Amino acid sequence: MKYKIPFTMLMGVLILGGLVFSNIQPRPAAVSAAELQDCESNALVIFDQPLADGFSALEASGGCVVHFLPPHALIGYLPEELQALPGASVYRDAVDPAMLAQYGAEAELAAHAWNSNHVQPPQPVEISPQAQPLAGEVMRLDPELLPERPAAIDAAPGYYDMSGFMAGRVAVGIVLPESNGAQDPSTENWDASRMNTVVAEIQQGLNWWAGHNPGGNLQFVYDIHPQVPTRFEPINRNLSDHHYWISETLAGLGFDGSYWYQQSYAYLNNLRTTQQADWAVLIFVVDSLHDANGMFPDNFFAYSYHMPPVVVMTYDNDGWSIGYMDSVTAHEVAHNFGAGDEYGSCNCSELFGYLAIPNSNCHECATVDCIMLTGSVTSGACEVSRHQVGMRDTDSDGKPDPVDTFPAFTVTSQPPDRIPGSVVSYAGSIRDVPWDSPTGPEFTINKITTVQYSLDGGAWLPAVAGDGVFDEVDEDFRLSIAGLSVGDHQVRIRASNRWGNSTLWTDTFTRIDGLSLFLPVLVR
Ligand SMILES: [Ca+2]
Ligand SMILES: [Ca+2]
Ligand SMILES: [Ca+2]
Ligand SMILES: [Ca+2]
Ligand SMILES: [Zn+2]
Repeated sequence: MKYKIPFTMLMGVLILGGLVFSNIQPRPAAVSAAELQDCESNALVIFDQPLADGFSALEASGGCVVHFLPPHALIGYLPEELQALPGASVYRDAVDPAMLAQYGAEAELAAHAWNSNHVQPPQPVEISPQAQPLAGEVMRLDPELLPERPAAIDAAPGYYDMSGFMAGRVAVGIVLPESNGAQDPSTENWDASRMNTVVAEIQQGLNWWAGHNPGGNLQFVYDIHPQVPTRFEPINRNLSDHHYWISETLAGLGFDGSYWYQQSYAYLNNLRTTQQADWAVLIFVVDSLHDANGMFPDNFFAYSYHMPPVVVMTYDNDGWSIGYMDSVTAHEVAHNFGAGDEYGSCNCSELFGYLAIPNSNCHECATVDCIMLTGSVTSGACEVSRHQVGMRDTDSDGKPDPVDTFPAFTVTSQPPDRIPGSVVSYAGSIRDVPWDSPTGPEFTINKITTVQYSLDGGAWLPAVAGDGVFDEVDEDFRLSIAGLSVGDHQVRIRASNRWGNSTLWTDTFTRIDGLSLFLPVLVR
């Protein structure tokens, strides 16, 4: 069983919070992650064999996965009484990463993250008073460079739709560039211990968001690239130069190209497909250990794009320090998924995110503390920011709006109302209908998972998928029913999606006696 808080209780907390705190200063923290926890990690699980789909590996045992570091390592929830799984080692306490070396670098990184985030969660670190706000750091490509979004061919997110809303499975690329001195003098050199810390901090920031999305089943799968060589020393380069080292490192990973953002899309799409994820984001962390202020020369230190969803952070993040990289990650990734800043030059009516939510917690009209208002996870995630990243549940059924969608039928072949034979066939397509986005574009990640039919109220039987498997948001189906008796019949077809919403389509017809076909003629 997952830890689930009934959503009615959750709404109670939100409503009560509003009533009690609305007129009190200072601003209250938003609902804490603990109150919203959906899949609270209590185990590191290392599988002996590489996993093709790590996420289902724990579900059969009543667990759930938040972090998957392919191919062996999972961090998630497993019922307390389970001390072992077939073909896997289950760790509930601290584990020596070196013991997992045979399972590869990712397993060791998972152990580091497990130890530092779940076994001995770090104490909150003081933010230096010099820390600059994480505001004014959302970058946009020159509109002329913005790729033209092709007209949707299906209802799934397209090539340029990498970070629509925070639900489902997010692939996270982490690239740590390493200057090799070939052009710029190398002033920074990563070491294993600090790279481990970076990965653990990023996971901690993402874990925090996972805890804020009951019903969204937010999960993360990682693609980690330490010390990717570059001729440049990124910390000594301005934002206007970042294309040099981004392009070079992505080319080094096999994604060649002339433009860093097109290479980013190529990398992200490959990652999303490979990991069977719904979304993908790319995080660069630039070493700044020896840099005096942890900032680039132009004083940027953490910034992000929504399109493509790319985050750049320095190791120190100005006065935030490495100990607060979880907060910086949580803030910047929220920008990736469409949230706006609530400090700096924000505007209370500007619309953000898939659901086009007004930025009504902008500092001029703010009512509660919030990650997007302070940059710190200790402020919690306010309703405005949660809604901006898609975590709104209008009908309080536990399924966030963007995944509370339904399949729709297009039946292209069906029997006439009166049939002479004993066999009928149906065929058509089923498409999950995206949740309305007031600003668009619209897409859905709610894949069709089953299509079944029932004759005359009998057992539900599986229909056949056009391509063999019901696993996409658009699917063709067909079915045939034989051995029909003479008389009236009803056929019901039921399509269900990944979040368990179903649509029923019903047909009635009559099988007539072969002789009765000619009866009207005889009577006449
Ligand atoms: Ca170096
Ligand atoms: Ca600097
Ligand atoms: Ca809902
Ligand atoms: Ca399919
Ligand atoms: Zn920001």
